[in-house]
Amino acid sequence: MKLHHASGSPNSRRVRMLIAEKGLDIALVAVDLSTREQLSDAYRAINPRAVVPALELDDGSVIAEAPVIMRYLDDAYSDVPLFGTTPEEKAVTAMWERRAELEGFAAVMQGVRNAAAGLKGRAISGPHGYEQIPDLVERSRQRVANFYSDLDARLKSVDFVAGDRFSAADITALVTVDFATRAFNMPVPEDANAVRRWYTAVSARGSAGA
Ligand SMILES: N[C@@H](CCC(=O)N[C@@H](CS)C(=O)NCC(=O)O)C(=O)O
Repeated sequence: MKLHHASGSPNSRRVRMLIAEKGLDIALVAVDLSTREQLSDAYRAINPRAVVPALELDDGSVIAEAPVIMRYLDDAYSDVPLFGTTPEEKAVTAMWERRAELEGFAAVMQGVRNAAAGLKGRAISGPHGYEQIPDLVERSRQRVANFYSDLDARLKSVDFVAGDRFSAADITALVTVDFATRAFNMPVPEDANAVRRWYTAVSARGSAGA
């Protein structure tokens, strides 16, 4: 099994963090986004969507889409469950992971991709080029601000995003915060005390370096 990934790609980091949390030994194959290797014929033969990450199984089949790869690895290697164990836990964890993705991660991604000079004509990743819409950047900022305040409200009553233990929802939320800080100049607000407490704790985990 091998994971096609890019070191600076936040979607790849979500999967790398889950791999690290579970202690799995999966080969990493780097795809160079700076030279647009993801658009090469060789890489499109692996993932026709021309994005990373993509997990290539030993039989040659390929699983793409970061949250789906995460779910697959969690099901296939269930010793350290990161999506819960009971049907209720699985549903609640999947709900919070999806909310972190839709309300946080996707908002940062939209802002970055519609603002970055190097992504002109590439406002949406994948095989089709899309022009940037600069007006979306300000709305993305509003969405990220709301993500922080909603996350702060949530973390006032629980230790981790999906409840009382670390899960895949924390991975997506942590990657979102680091992405917003690094690429969108939107770090955790000073007054978001619950997010700050959570962020310090989850950033100290070994997997955060993945
Ligand atoms: N929906 C995909 C999105 C993957 C994606 O957009 N990956 C980015 C890196 S984080 C990428 O490959 N970008 C290449 C490009 O912009 O052409 C997923 O969940 O994996």
